[in-house]
Amino acid sequence: MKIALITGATSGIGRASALKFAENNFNIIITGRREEKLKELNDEILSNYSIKVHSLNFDIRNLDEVNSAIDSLPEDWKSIDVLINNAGLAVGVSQIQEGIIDDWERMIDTNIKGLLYITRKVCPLMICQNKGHIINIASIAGKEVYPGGNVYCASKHAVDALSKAMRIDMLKHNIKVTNIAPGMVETEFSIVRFKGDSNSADKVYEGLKPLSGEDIAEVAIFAATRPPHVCINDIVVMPTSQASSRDVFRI
Ligand code: NDP
Ligand code: 8X3
Repeated sequence: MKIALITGATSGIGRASALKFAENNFNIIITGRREEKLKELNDEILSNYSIKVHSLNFDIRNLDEVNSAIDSLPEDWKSIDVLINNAGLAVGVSQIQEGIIDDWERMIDTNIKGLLYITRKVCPLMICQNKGHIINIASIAGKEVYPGGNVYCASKHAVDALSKAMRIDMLKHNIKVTNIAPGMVETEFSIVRFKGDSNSADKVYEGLKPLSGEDIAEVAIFAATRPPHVCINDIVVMPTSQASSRDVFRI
């Protein structure tokens, strides 16, 4: 059975992806900081699917925690076939001149450095097998910019660039790299961005039907189940009511 490691599986796109990959007969490694959410997901998967689950509880911003978590995997869990780099967040919507440094650091440390730390650790395991697939959850914010998006957009532009660069570096190792760039997906994303203010978070999706985590999970499983000679390089997925970061049709 193939193994998929999904970062940020405690919520939203990562959680939906864990369920989708389990449904498609992958053994899965789920990661995140909230241990109780990992436990809930672990139990839900085991009661619905005949696959194995391994949970790793760590903060992706901490290099030592990332390295220890991957080192702690039993040998038969180390032959990872698919790495879904999903853990990430936006914090705040401040204009650049009013930006909160701690918000900037949380985004850069999670979305760029965290993604790099785990990729650096998992890539050599894939190289040993001369196969693998890295799926980076980027964003429409990695293709465009919008007011108040500054550092979040920069972090996702970095992910977009890293997807292209990784694809070149991984070429001779037979490792695919897929970049998935979603528009609005209703998850905990906006609650985190607005620091728990659920009224502001709800307004983001007012008058339109946003994507769900499941919609993105379906794209990820499609990319992961193409034949060995086919790589989906880059895919932008938007709600039908959203044409760009700033063009949204609301009823
Ligand atoms: P959620 O907030 O629902 O999920 C984010 C996940 O990331 C959680 O499981 C969280 O786990 C994990 N995470 C965050 N920080 C850390 C950390 N320091 N260490 C480990 N795990 C962490 O949001 P989404 O599902 O929407 O977001 C998933 C990805 O999709 C992100 O990269 C986001 O930028 C991207 N995206 C989201 C879009 C949207 O509109 N929702 C659109 C485009 C891209 P925990 O808190 O347990 O650590
Ligand atoms: C999340 C989508 O449009 O809020 O990456 O930046 S957006």
